[in-house]
Amino acid sequence: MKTLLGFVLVFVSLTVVYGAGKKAPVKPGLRLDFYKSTRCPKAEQLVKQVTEARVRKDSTLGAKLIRLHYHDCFVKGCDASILLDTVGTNQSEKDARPNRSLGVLDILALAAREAVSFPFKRPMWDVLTGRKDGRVSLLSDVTGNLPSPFSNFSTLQNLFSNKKLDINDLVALSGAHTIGVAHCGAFARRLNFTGRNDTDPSLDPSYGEFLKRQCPTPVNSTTTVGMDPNSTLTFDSHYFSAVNKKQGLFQSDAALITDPTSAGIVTRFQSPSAFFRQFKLSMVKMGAIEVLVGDAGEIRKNCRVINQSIN
Ligand code: HEM
Ligand SMILES: *[C@@H]1O[C@H](CO)[C@@H](O)[C@H](O)[C@H]1NC(C)=O
Ligand SMILES: *[C@@H]1O[C@H](CO)[C@@H](O)[C@H](O)[C@H]1NC(C)=O
Ligand SMILES: *[C@@H]1O[C@H](CO)[C@@H](O)[C@H](O)[C@H]1NC(C)=O
Ligand SMILES: *[C@@H]1O[C@H](CO)[C@@H](O)[C@H](O)[C@H]1NC(C)=O
Ligand SMILES: *[C@@H]1O[C@H](CO)[C@@H](O)[C@H](O)[C@H]1NC(C)=O
Ligand SMILES: *[C@@H]1O[C@H](CO)[C@@H](O)[C@H](O)[C@H]1NC(C)=O
Ligand SMILES: *[C@@H]1O[C@H](CO)[C@@H](O)[C@H](O)[C@H]1NC(C)=O
Ligand SMILES: CC(=O)N[C@H]1CO[C@H](CO)[C@@H](O)[C@@H]1O
Repeated sequence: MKTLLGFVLVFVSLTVVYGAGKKAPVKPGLRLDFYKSTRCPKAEQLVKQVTEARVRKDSTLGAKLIRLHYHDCFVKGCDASILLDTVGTNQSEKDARPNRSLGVLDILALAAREAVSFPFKRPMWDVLTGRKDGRVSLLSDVTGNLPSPFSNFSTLQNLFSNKKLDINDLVALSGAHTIGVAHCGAFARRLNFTGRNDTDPSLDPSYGEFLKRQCPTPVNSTTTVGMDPNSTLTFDSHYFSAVNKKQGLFQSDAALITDPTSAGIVTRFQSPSAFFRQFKLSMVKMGAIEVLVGDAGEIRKNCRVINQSIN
């Protein structure tokens, strides 16, 4: 953590945007290799080196970083506001309930791509850079922006559409649940659905039994379960096969097959190439949510606090 924090301070601006070259709509001010013409031309190389060294030691880092980036983008745009500490009575984004399990602080959003890409030995998507850092981070902004694991399809669709993300984006980005883990509390209610020890009917019964063994009551708040049980560390399209077999872990995963259009996309994304093609595009769109460019925002000196004086 210390080493990475050191690099954070060197890079100064923590704000990155994912891009896939010419195909993707990109806001003015964001571009590939933004740092090449700055005083820190090796910024991206350095992030890559540090991240790879860390992923070698901790293969779960990719999941944590990409989730951190998603949370940052959905709350007041991708501006690294999620890294800000609470100031006085203003509780910041990272103190919000959905963030309590993020587990990683002081980390560059850029590192998400490097961490996820590491096993593939090539970048899984382009990274456009040049965003500025936000000056506001409020816990109250989290509610109403981030979907919950209990969300139904229309809630998911609405919250994504508020960020100008469509059903293709919703389904593709949910595919990030092909890696990582979840705490029992995020799905335990599906295992005792109406208080009669009954499994949520939208959950495969044998998978439900498996989950009950992993998460006995009373729920242990530290126990986690792999979200894509057969390939928790591999960024692949298994998630979509799982969802189609009613083995999506959250109600929000299961919700993706309750809408006919979305269900069709889930089936299509069982093909890795179809999934990856859309995922790259959707990461660009997500990474461009309400970004600050040009004179907006600032270049944060310390990633945890806003600059002291600004006019
Ligand atoms: C569609 C709405 C979404 C909901 C309701 C949702 C909800 C959740 C929840 C409840 C967890 C488990 C947290 C825990 O218990 O520790 C989780 C984990 C995760 N989410 Fe999502 N998520 C959504 C979309 C996304 C998106 C768009 C991404 C990234 C592009 C993402 C990436 C991840 C990853 C990688 C993890 C595992 C984190 C780890 O292993 O530490 N999620 N999500
Ligand atoms: C709390 O947030 C409000 C609104 O952004 C801001 O005006 C105020 O200065 C902040 N207070 C502190 C102590 O940061
Ligand atoms: C989805 O959930 C929202 C919020 O809980 C609720 O208002 C809405 O009626 C639900 N929609 C459907 C179709 O169940
Ligand atoms: C299921 O919920 C009911 C009602 O809240 C509770 O009495 C029961 O103990 C729960 N069962 C398990 C296995 O947790
Ligand atoms: C549910 O399971 C719990 C624990 O196994 C048991 O104590 C309880 O009596 C069961 N309740 C019902 C309604 O079957
Ligand atoms: C929860 O699980 C952890 C790790 O398996 C264990 O160390 C801890 O004692 C458990 N806590 C409770 C309350 O059972
Ligand atoms: C995962 O593996 C188990 C046992 O090998 C199998 O029953 C299950 O269907 C698999 N799930 C997926 C989503 O492939
Ligand atoms: C924030 O502080 C850093 C470091 O002193 C400085 O380089 C940057 O220009 C400042 N940004 C603004 C908008 O004041
Ligand atoms: C990753 C992260 O920011 N976690 C924070 C979430 O909120 C709790 C308090 O509510 C903090 O202690 C964590 O550091």
